[in-house]
Amino acid sequence: PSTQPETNQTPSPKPLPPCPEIPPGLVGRLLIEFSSQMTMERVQKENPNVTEGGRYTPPDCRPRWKVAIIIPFRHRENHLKYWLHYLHPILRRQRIDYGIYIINQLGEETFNRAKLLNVGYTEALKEAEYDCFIFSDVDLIPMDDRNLYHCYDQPRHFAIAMDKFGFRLPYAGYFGGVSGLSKKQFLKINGFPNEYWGWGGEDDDIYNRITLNGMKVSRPDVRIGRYRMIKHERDKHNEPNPQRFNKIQNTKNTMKKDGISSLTYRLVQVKKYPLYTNISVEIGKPP
Ligand code: UDH
Repeated sequence: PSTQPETNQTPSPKPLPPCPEIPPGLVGRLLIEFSSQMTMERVQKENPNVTEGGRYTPPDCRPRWKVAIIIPFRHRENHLKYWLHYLHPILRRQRIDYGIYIINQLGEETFNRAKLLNVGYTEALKEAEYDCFIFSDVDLIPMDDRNLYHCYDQPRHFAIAMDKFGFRLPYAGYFGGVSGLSKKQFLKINGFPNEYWGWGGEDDDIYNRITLNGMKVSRPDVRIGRYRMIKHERDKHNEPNPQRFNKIQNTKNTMKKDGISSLTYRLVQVKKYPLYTNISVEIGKPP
């Protein structure tokens, strides 16, 4: 008699092939407009296969990157609906494994975009083993789905041709709007500065960190890296920071001590919605 145990289990499913480098279902240039009314109910109906907290993984292939998309946020609910409406279908076509994290600054102290992005990096890693982080303003929508939201050999600047700048880079070292770093690249620059309160300069500081650490910025073709920005007035409590010009002269001296290594904040709430995870935090105020 056979000593082999009986095996009547179903055979394990065939491992999925790696996702193709160029996803096959892309459509290219997209029509982006913000005149129609948008509701969260509608966006939820459009995206039934996104799972709780705004997570998605392609069903038919093994993605190359696990991407956390981090959005700095306060009082921009209307913009968020458009962002989710446009981005979820794009990211799905791009065959990306991703999660959406809205980092909401509580209170009415001066806004601090870069510190919120550091918080997003830290909190996203508590949820999953992300190896790529894309930092996006809530009001920027890519106009072409060939602008692939994953990480690259060098830190990536995605929003290179925004409508408000005449579809051109405003200056050679511009790194604002939408950018992406692998975990390794992010740690190499000690994350982002925590000490830029109010509008401006933090993106230039990040650009300096990248070049001072021997990396260079990678960018898509100018015909593909086009963006529409949702028009809006200047926010309250995010006035231009007059110290920004001095601070960006000093990145070399400040980056080692100010960054992900020195980040402190108070986590108040993590709430999972169907299309995104909302992380509400207290991040303090300028000294
Ligand atoms: N942000 C918020 N709430 C705020 C401030 C900023 O959510 O109160 C976030 C949001 O993701 C935004 C990003 O931070 O897209 C950057 O905001 P910003 O105000 O620095 O940049 P933006 O280019 O506006 O959106 C610049 C001022 C435009 C004034 C135009 C007057 N016509």
